[in-house]
Amino acid sequence: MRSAPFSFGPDRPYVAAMPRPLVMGVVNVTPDSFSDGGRFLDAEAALAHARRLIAEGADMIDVGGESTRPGAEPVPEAEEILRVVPLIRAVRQESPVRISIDTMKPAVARAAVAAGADLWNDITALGWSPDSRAVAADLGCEVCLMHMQGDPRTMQQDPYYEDVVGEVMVFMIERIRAAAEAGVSGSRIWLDPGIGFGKRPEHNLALLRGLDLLVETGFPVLLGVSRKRFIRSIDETAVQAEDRLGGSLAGALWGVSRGVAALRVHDVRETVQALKVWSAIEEG
Ligand code: HH2
Repeated sequence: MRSAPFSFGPDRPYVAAMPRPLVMGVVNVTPDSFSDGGRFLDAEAALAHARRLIAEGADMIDVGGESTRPGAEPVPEAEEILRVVPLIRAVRQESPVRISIDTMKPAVARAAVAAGADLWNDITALGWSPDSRAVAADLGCEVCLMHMQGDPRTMQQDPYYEDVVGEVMVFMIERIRAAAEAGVSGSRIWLDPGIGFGKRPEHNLALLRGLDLLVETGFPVLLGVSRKRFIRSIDETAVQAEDRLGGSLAGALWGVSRGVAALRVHDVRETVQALKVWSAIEEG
């Protein structure tokens, strides 16, 4: 496994201590997520799913109450809080697992952190609300800044880049600077290229090929390729999200080979197994 050049420092002992990249398991508490179709809307079912992912070896769980599927309708703030907070509270009561809240809304992030979340995973890189950066600084939690072109409703309509890797890098540097200016500590920041967010298949592949640049910034990189649509553009038989495990693992291992610090995945057991086999070969 390629060791990344980042130094996490005393603030991130749980990352530094890991022999392998962290595995973040996805728990959607939404009725319309593309990959699990709302099966976990029910709070008990969501908790059961989180427990399963933890038992399978997830280091973090990523709780989301609003789908980011292309074309998805926005969820009101109060509704989103009602979806995610009981789950976060329940998981926090029974497990030391790291909890991430996948939201664009500062009020949801605030409620989630109060309930026990450790990381604000923001697909808008703290850009959705003028309050986002100040709230992130105030919460003092970790923050993942993800790249997206456009917004979830329209992002796949006509994504265009002259140089996708260069443009994502420029965006990241601008967002890191903006977060830092608002008082977010650099030791709290994660980066994510946002695979599938306002990108054509060739953009996703170019970003995966160019992951080194993001890793070389020194910030830990989170990568989400799991069950994404670009896999279908390579294997047209992978129509359903559940049909994309092979492609998801290939993308995850590619990311690991480039030095990513964490993988956002739906199939925790299979990903952990792939990482263990990789490590065993390397150590032997
Ligand atoms: N992908 C999705 C949602 N959130 N966050 C980060 N940081 N990186 C990602 O790649 C990412 C993300 C989309 O996946 P999924 O959760 O399966 O879909 P939905 O948003 O419809 O629940």
